[in-house]
Amino acid sequence: MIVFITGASAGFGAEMARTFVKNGHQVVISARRSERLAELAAELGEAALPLELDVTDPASIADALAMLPQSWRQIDVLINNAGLALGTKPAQEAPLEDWETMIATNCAGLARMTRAILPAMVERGSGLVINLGSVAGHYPYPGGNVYGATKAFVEQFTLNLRADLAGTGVRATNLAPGLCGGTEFSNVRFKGDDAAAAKVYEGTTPLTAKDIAETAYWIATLPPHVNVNSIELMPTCQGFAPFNIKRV
Ligand code: NDP
Ligand code: 8X3
Repeated sequence: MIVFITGASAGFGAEMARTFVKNGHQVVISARRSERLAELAAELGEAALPLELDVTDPASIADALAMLPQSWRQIDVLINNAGLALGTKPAQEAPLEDWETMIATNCAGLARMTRAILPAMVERGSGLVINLGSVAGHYPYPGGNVYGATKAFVEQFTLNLRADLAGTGVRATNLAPGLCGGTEFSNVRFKGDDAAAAKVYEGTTPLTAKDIAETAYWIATLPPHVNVNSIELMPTCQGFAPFNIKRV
C-alpha cells in the first residue's frame, strides 16, 4: 500500500509511518518541518518519501502533490493527521488567531487534502481516508471550545464522506483518541511551556503514539468490505466528569 500521512514530522504521524513501513508498505511523510521529515526518511529508507507541505496553504498542497513521482501517485490510504490545539483559555478570553489557526488546520486543511486525493480513489474503486478526530469532538470540556468543535467537524465530515462514498469501494474512518502522551501535542497547545505540557500527563498512563499507529494499521488492513466509521480510544485511567452545576 502507499500511505499518505499528513503531520508526519512528530507524534502519531511519525509513528504511523514507522508502523506501515515495518509492515512492508510505502509512506509519503508530509509536514511543514522538512528537516524533521528528512531525519525520519533517513531512518525509514526508500519506503518513505518526504514531502514538505502546509495543509493551510492551497498552493503548498498543489505544489507538493505535483512533485510526487509517478510511482508514488496511487495513494491507497490518506491519513489526515496534521492538526493542533492552541491554548486552554475560556472562549471569552481565547485569542481569535488561535481559533483561526485551528480551524484552518484541523478543518479546512483536512477537507482540502481529502478533496485533492479522493477523486483518484473513487476512480480506482478503492481507498481509505483516516481522519484524526478526538474525544474533544465528542465531549465538551472547559477550554476545549474551538479545538473540540474542529474535531466534531472531523467526525461529521467523515460520516458525510461515508454517505457520499457508499458503493464506491472507498472507505472513511474517524479515529478519535483521548489523552495521549509522548507527542508534541501539549507542547504546541501550551506554546512551548514544556512544564505545563508535562503536567497534563502527571500520574497517568496515557495512550501512546504506538497505540494510535497500531489502531490506524488495523483499520487499514481490515478486509475491503469492512468500514470502521468511527472509533474512540481512551487510556484506562481516563473517564468522564460529572455535570458542572454552579450553585448559589
Ligand atoms: P504533534 O504535535 O506531535 O504532531 C502534529 C503534527 O501535525 C506535526 O507533525 C506537525 O508538523 C503537523 N502539522 C501541524 N500543523 C500543520 C500544517 N499546517 N501543515 C502540515 N502539518 C502540520 O501532535 P499529535 O501527534 O499528538 O497529534 C496528531 C493529531 O492527533 C492531531 O490532529 C491532534 O489533534 C490529534 N489528537 C491528538 C491527541 C493527543 O492527545 N496527542 C488526542 C486526540 C487527537 P509540522 O509542525 O512540521 O508541520
Ligand atoms: C486531544 C485530547 O483531551 O486534550 O485531542 O482534547 S484532549
